[in-house]
Amino acid sequence: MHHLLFLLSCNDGQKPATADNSSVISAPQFVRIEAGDDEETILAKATQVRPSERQLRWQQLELTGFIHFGINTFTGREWGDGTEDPNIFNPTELDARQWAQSCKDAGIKQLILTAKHHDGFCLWPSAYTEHSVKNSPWKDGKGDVVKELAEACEELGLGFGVYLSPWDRNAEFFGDSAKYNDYFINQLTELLTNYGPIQEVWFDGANGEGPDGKKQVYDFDRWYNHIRKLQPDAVIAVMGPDVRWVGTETGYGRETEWSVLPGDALLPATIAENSQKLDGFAPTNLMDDDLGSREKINKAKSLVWYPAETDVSIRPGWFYHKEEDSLVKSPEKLLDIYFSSVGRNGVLLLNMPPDTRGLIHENDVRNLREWKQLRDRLFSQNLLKSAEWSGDGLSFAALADGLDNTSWKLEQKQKNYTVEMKFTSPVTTNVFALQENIREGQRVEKFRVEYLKNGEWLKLVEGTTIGYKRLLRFDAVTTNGLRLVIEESRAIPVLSELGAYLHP
Ligand code: FUL
Repeated sequence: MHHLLFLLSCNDGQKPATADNSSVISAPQFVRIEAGDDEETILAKATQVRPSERQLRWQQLELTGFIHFGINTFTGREWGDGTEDPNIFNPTELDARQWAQSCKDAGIKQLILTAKHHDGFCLWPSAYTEHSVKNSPWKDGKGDVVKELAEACEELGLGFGVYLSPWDRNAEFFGDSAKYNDYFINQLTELLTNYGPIQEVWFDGANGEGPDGKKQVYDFDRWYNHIRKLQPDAVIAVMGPDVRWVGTETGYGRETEWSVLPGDALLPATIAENSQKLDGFAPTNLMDDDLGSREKINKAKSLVWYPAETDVSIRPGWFYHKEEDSLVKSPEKLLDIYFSSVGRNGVLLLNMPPDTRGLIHENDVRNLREWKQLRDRLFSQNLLKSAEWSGDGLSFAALADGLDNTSWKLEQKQKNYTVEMKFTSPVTTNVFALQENIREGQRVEKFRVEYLKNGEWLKLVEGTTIGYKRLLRFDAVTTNGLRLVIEESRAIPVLSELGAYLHP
């Protein structure tokens, strides 16, 4: 069995060391905890940790898409070994606009393409290797998949990102660390300068042996600084400082999901420990259910805004396999995943792998479309819009205006906080939605929702964290009143939205 190896040197377990620290992460994304800080101070500091501009934009996307396409599409494998002949790469009808349009129609806001997977085959004509589309028969070696998808995304108003595998099983100098790190910088430069704006750079943690068992030491610091310089708005995901892997490839995140974590979550050893191992392709599930509780942050040396991305494929594999055409996740399953990723303070990264024609298969397109129809039907009407509001604080109207940057105003710290919503004619609901205005950090630790029955408030549902978005399902009730009680919060809560819906 191989082991993962990471390099991201850190100053005594705190902020990732970089040539110029502030260019990778800085306040308010990061706060240091001093030796004498008591629990109250640490709690206050935790609510001062805020997303950077790039992280906020990314979180608001809610739905992003992965496009796994490459040499594996033509061998039927999940991981190629780098010896594949570029001649086998020959999509017959490649249409990146079809990928982008199908995803856009499903409400997906940004696409990440596997520009290079572990097999080292480049979907763009890189000047630094022969192992690329330029030596394939597709478009007589004149094609460029990265360019086609970047242009389609730009045209349709979608964000665009690249997956560039650090592990490269084709590069013969993989393992000759300095040389390979230069090669990697050159490839990053090509991708980050020739294709317009790049909003996400996605690195995974896999690192196998180079020829003769040589170990490659990745110069992540250098790569991060390079990305910040060339594409300052891009989030660097998973093996990176802006976006964290949720810890499973099932599409189901944690019920208690903190975006504020101890700084050591950024440490290479921690990420490595929670990363994919090389002894199998089975979807990994590393769902430690407590990453950011009071107990965890009290022991931390620093705190960082490090939100969760929940990646899952619409099919069993990441790449297209004909025999999986009947195994595309159903619209109902995708809706369940939506509730368990976006609805649990995560961003969903849903993979749709194009087939050997170079098209997203009809079955996938159909299920994506029906999934969108289900969501549209469910979320078309926020029943709270017709409510009469009362309770603690002011500006209740902000809570159902559909904007994530206007908030319910609470003036002072209280034991708990209550808002009541009364209806002149009864409403029937089975879904409740909550959002915090994360520009003010993440605060709520525990809440419950009640409903009015024969003049009495009864518990409907309860939850812990909210974060950017929390969605809760329950058996339908018909009622003249709903009430939210925030039972525990790290500071005065700042909620931006509430919603009650009926899932038919
Ligand atoms: C992993 C890779 O090994 C898989 O093949 C896939 O690309 C997944 C999204 O990331 O690390």
